[in-house]
Amino acid sequence: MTNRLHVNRQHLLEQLRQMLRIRRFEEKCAELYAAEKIRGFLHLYIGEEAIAVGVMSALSPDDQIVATYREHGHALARGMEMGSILAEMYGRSNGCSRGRGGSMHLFDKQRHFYGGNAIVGGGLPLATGLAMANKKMQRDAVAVCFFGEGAVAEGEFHESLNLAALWQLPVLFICENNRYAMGTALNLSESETNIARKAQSYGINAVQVDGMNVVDTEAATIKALDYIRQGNGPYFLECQTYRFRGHSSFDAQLYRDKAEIALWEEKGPVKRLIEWLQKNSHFQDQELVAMEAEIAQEIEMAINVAEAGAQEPVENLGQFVYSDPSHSLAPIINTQQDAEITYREALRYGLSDALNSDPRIFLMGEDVGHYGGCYAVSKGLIGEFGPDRVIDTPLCESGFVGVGIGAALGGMRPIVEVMTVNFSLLAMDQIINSAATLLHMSGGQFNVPLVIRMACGAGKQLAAQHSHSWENFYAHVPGLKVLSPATHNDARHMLGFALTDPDPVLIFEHVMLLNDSGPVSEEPDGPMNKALIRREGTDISLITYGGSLAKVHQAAEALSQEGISAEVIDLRSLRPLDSQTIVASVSKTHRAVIIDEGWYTGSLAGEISAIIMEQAFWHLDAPVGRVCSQEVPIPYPQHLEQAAIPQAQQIIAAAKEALAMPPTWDSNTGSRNHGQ
Ligand SMILES: Cc1ncc(C[n+]2csc(CCOP(=O)(O)OP(=O)(O)O)c2C)c(N)n1
Ligand SMILES: [Mg+2]
Repeated sequence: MTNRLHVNRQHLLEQLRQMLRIRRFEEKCAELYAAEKIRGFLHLYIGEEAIAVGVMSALSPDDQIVATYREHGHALARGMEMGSILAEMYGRSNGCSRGRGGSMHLFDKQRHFYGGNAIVGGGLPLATGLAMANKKMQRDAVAVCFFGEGAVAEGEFHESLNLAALWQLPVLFICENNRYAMGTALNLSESETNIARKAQSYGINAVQVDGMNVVDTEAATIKALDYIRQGNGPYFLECQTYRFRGHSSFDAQLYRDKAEIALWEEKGPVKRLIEWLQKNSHFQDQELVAMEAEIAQEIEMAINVAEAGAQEPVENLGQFVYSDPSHSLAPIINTQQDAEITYREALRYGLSDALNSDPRIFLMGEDVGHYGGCYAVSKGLIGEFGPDRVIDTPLCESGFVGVGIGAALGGMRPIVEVMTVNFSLLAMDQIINSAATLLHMSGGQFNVPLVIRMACGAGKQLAAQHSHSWENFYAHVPGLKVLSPATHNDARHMLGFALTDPDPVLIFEHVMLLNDSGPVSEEPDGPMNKALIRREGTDISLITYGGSLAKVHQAAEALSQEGISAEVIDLRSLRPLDSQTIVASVSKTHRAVIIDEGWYTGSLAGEISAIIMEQAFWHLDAPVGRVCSQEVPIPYPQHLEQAAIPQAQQIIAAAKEALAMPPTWDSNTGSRNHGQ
């Protein structure tokens, strides 16, 4: 059934009231900002109200909204409480994001309001992913994404439009073209200033709309939603508008003159609708006065709510970084039996168990389907599970990782494969700015149950853009968890663990392990957030993870031939780090060497060394040693590549160096003599 816009007096008065609420609220926000009640950036929407109001009034309660940092208007028009919005801008506990986000990060789960995104263009893949979840779960909901025309220059814009059109996803893109991105006019940033035309080039139905006219905007939205709900795929509205205030509270507006602003104010959406109502609908002054009074009262009450809001106790600082463990997801049905298989097969069996366990789980990435995976890990899975569950993506790391995040937000359980860690840098924005932050910014409302797998490591002569070990980049980030399976059994079971986690988990699979055969068993080796002692010893702790474990075992074996008993720790989880196991081992052996295929500078080895220094300093009999990769991009020739990364000989030498340090224990008294 096609919906129609019913333009009656009552509806228009309601549209006016909604626009005035936004206008007056933001005017007050500007005052409150000057009074330092609101801090940080404040981006006002004044002048653009017709878009939020026109679009929101056409949506159903189940539709999802992804907005930008200029989103007070969207939040208000979506029905979020003015008090909870203002309290958020005050940074109070009763704010809509528990005070964690502020003006740029308003969230409301109940109203399917997915933020408040301050990365220009960053919301487009999220909305596309929400739409993917809607389609997969056969929901009627449409994901609606607001963004400025500045976002059009970002890669995420193009990646998202392409994916949405390619997969015919129910997403409505709303470009709020206010002609400026901060101080840069559209014609200074785009070779083609007709943005709708850009969308059309992706095969998307796209139109330009007078975004200063609330009726036009609503009518265009209704038409777009009908089109999308009929299963025709995405739709794009370019709403022409203008912001009357500066970009943010810090904008001196040197890039435009007052006459231009005055010209646009003349055709402002509020003014225009009032004039139309006065001319055509007997709109009386006293009706406006009453409306204004009612809004003033609502604002007054919102201020009271914000002022009365409690400051979040500092003890709660660490909240909403990770979900409560009680929110763990349903486990994967494990069909593994004891066997001897390759690491690659172990990974594949992990994937097929996952896909068999839950229809919400799907695998997505470049060449995971027809090609069978760049490293042949997912070979055959597309035949078994079909192209809807094993999804080949175009080359757009930021786009498909962001879509994975959006799909996870929408209730799916995606496994996203990034071919190698080097390419993950193109998706780092989505991983770090979205996946890792959404739970926190939303005050605990939106968790991201996403697993990202990627290949890492050197040894295949793939040179400086395919061979690195950057687990440490991701292990640096609160909100993420990072796993590194070094054994076959971990390769087999880690994915299942990761999929029970309600938060984003990254799994690093070292390419040199793929062809090796080894034992897997029905049971995992232990909980995934715990390090394991893979070899017991008493003289020194060798601490490592991933692709270096085999070399460390080799070194430990050689050392044992010389009567040195080395304990080998496999970290397995790089975030969180199991400092307890590390410290307990070092407290026993009094010496440690960390082996890490990352570069020395800023490495995980440096982090672990600091943990030992902080927590086991008085147990140490020698400085902590490190064997890391040399500080060069990984070179191509085999002998140079091997010279660049940790080898057993270096591990043996570092262990011997640590053991050569004179013990500081006085063996007569059994106490430490501190060298006196
Ligand atoms: C990826 C990224 N680059 C730069 C910025 C800084 N920045 C914030 S808003 C903005 C302008 C965006 O303009 P537009 O998309 O047109 O939205 P508008 O502010 O006009 O609503 C810029 C450059 C950012 N937040 N994110
Ligand atoms: Mg703009």
